[in-house]
Amino acid sequence: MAAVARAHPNIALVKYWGKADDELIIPAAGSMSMTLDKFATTTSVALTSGSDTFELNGTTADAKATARTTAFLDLVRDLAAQAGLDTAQAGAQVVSSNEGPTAAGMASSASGFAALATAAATAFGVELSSRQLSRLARRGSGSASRSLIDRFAVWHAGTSDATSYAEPISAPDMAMVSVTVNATAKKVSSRDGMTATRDTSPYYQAWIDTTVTTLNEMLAACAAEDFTRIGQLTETHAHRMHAVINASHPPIRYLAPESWQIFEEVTAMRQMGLEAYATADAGPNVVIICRPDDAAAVAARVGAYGQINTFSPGPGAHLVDVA
Ligand code: 2P0
Repeated sequence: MAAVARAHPNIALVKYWGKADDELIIPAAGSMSMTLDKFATTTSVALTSGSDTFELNGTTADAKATARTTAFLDLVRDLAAQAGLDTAQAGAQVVSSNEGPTAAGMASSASGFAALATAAATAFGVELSSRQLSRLARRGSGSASRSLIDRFAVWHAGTSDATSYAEPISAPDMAMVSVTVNATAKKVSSRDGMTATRDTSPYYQAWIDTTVTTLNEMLAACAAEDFTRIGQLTETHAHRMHAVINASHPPIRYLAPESWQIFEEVTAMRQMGLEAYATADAGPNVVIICRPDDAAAVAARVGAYGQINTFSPGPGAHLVDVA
């Protein structure tokens, strides 16, 4: 059996940064995101009688990425065994390609594991609800739980495997304008940076406590369709995340001087009446949220800082072919 799935990255407005359980990937606080409509990952999974293989962007993946893929496929084989399926013994040939920059803060692990979970569940014949698929994707990479979801997602932190999953929420239509100031891989992975922050940053508990509060405020702002409030919460929360990360020992810096210049530029846009708010993940690239009609004006203001992409809310992970 074989299946092909497609998934898009997501950008969090309320960020996930810190785990309560490293093995099960249970976050210390919930988060909220928009799934993008570009930079998809397409992944095919074909069952074989041999061991697992993993090709990424046209070349055989390195040992670390292959081991992470096999560990994930082991979870799918466990589900197949629980369902009494003989695919529980199968190997898989996984072929994946990213349309966006890999490991440069555009969440390629989120689209990657969301596509892999969707394709692998089908190829192994495991029938899962959307909640179960979100839980499965979470085990590959936490933020992948959110890329299962159309448009806007909340990831409930939960306290166990069964209670930690993402689901859709409604939010006002908005655009994201990303500024890629550097498309090379970051020096400290999100996974390592998160652990270092939890273990060494004295502000970690305050970060988790305020994230819980911010998520509740964000959900209320989304329900009220209050774009201004959503933007204000997003920008403040992004600064808090980088502050708690910066306070790790040894210090970790994901933002570059150009990133700070873009934050300044976004403040200047607001002062002239162009309502935009900025956020940034574990890398130097900045993502600006605005109303859809303002996206072209926002993009024009930051074009000098790097490669610009404009996104709308996009689809959740979905199958594109089954054989
Ligand atoms: C987020 N990030 O909420 C935050 C903001 C990066 C900065 O989720 O260890 O790759 O695989 O669960 O999902 C990146 O973390 O980490 C991330 P793992 P993941 O989008």
